[in-house]
Parts: sequence; C-alpha cells; structure tokens
Amino acid sequence: MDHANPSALQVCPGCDPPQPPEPARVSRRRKGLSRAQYLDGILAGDRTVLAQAITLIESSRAADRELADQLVEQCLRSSGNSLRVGITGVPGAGKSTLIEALGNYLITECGQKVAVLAIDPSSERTGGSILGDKTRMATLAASDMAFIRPSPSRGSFGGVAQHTREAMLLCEAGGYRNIIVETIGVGQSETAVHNMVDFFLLVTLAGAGDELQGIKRGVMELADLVAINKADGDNVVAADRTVAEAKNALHYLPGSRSGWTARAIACSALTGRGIREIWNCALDNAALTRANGCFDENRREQRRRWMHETLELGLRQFFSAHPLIRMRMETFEREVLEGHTTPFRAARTLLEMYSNLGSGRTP
Ligand SMILES: Nc1nc2c(ncn2[C@@H]2O[C@H](COP(=O)(O)OP(=O)(O)OP(=O)(O)O)[C@@H](O)[C@H]2O)c(=O)[nH]1
Ligand SMILES: [Mg+2]
Repeated sequence: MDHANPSALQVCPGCDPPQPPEPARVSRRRKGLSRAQYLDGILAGDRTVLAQAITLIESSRAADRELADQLVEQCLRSSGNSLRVGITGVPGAGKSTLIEALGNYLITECGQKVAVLAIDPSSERTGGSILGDKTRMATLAASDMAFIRPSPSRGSFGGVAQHTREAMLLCEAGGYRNIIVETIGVGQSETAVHNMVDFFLLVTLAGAGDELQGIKRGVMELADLVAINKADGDNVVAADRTVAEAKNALHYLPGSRSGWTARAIACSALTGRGIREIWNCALDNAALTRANGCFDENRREQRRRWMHETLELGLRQFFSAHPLIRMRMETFEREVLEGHTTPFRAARTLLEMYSNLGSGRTP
C-alpha cells in the first residue's frame, strides 16, 4: 500500500527541517524481540532495531519467517511515502562514492533521512564488496540520519532481491523517505532493482563511445538518467563529450510510457559536480509521473510482480527441498549429462513426480 504524500517529494532543497535525532538506544538482547518491540523500534526510528528486523527477514528459519511476514505486513501501513532510487553501473564506476555524495546532500541540504540498500549478486562468489561499501560511504555511515545495509553474502539471487524489497518497506516505516538501492551492473540484478524503484540511475564513465557501446542496450533502456561520473581533473573534457554521446544514444531508444525523456549529465562524486542536478532530476521525474498517474501505476505493477516472483521463488524452494526430488535430482542430472535422456524429459518427469506428491498419487 502506498500512502504517498505528494507534498513530501515536490521540492527538495530546504524543504524539511532536519529531523530529530533518533531516540537513545536501550540495550537489549540481539535476538528475541517481540513483534511489538520490533514494530515500535522501527516506527520510532531506532536504527539498531531496524537492522535487527532486516536480519530477521533475511533468516531462513520458518519461525522467523512467520514473524517477519507479520512485521512486513504491519510496516506496510507506514510505508510507501518515499522516493525509491536504483543505482547501477559497472564495478568501479563510483556508485558507492556517488551515493555517499547524494546521501550527504540529502541530509545536509534537504534535512531528509536516507537509507542505502545494496544488492550484490557477486557476493556469493567473491565475498562481496560489503567492507568496500561501508568504507566508501564513511561520512554517511557516521550520520544519525543515514541507514546503510550491505547485501547478505549468501543465498540465491532471487532471495537477495526479495529481502531487499522487504527491507525497503521496513526502512520506509522507519521514516526514511529516500531509499537508494545499489547494484552492480551485471545480468539480472539491474532488472531486479529497476523493478523495485521509482527512478533508475545508470552510472558510467567517460572515455567512452566504446564504453557506452559496451553498456548493454537493455540497461540504457531502463535508465531514467545516465550519469557520467568522475568528471573531474583531466577527465572533464572527455566526460562532457561522453554526455553528448549518451544523449545521442538515448535519443534513439524508445520513449518511456510515463512520458519521461531519459537525460544524461556529467558528475563527480568527489567534487560534488552534478549531485544536486541528479537529485533534482529524480524529483522532476517523480513530479511528472505523480501528475500523470504513472508513479502509482508503476508501484502497483511492481507489487503484482513481487507477488509472482515470491511465488516462483517459493515454489522453487519447496521443489528443491523435497526429499524425493533431492534424491532423484542427481540421477536425472547424470542421465542428462550422459545423454541417456533429454533435459526436457528429465525436467518434466521431476515436475510430474512433484505434482503427483501433491495430489496423493504414487510418484
Ligand atoms: N576521480 C574520481 N574518482 C572517483 C569518483 N567517484 C568514485 N571514484 C573512485 O573510484 C573508485 C571506485 O569507487 P566506488 O564508489 O567504490 O565504485 P562502485 O561503482 O561502487 O564500485 P563497486 O561497488 O565495486 O561496483 C574509488 O577509488 C573512488 O574513490 C569521482 O567522481 N572522481
Ligand atoms: Mg559500490
């Protein structure tokens, strides 16, 4: 449910008085909070409880899942009043540094709290950039008005995306009206993030007719704004040239249904160039789409998609966890590898076995 408050998003600079610091933290056991304690803590803006609640939703224990579902349901009533911004780009493009700059801008110039969530599909493979992110956002991490949550380092990608969506709702209930989701620009992650945000920012680098061509057309199509980062020092001229190239490339892409025309700008997370413009661009987009109904329609469609994705994820988990399927999977895999059966027949037979289990028939 989106309880959007348009006035909250219209004007940014100086629009809100700085919010009061969060309540003094009471020492409490790390585990075992009741649902009411979680809820009260989140609603009161207690970041420790918020972090614990996100750990709860990331838990795979059935009892935790039930409590987490109840909590997310209750938080939903206080969520939605936010601007959700997704940021993607190749590793090293400067996403985290840019988020640090944007976050500091929001806190100091707009007096608004900001939550940063990270989806890192590579984390399982590489151990993740969790420490990197925390250190790249050092100033932000030290602020009472920021909440930074690195991605979990384990679990399937679908699961990670699922947890990020729920974490986003909890952050909104905690009064974070700016949610920034960072992902690295590889494969499925940028589509997943695009499907959970209102505004999608692609961070890229100068240098770069080649660079732009290297970016998959699909990602350019998703972008509401392309930011050419590191436009500082010797890089300024090249960055400005890349902006022109990006504008040209965007011009040939199909227009968005919302009537928004994607933009390109140069920025520097280090010098602060373009930071205000980036945020104003997100606000312009929100103003346009709120006025023509696309903002709410997009969020409604996202909720429908989340339901289906959660369903698919759950079905996959039920399927793979079933003892009979686990027992037979290896045999079928071997038969496929040795060419004794086709991948299609093997998959269909396993599915039939599973569906017969549900109907009580002998598999
Ligand atoms: N000159 C310059 N360097 C920058 C800028 N922004 C980031 N950097 C540097 O680029 C490097 C990578 O920055 P990150 O913010 O970690 O990049 P990222 O895109 O988050 O990287 P991953 O999370 O690993 O995908 C760091 O050494 C930053 O200091 C900028 O605007 N100008
Ligand atoms: Mg990063």
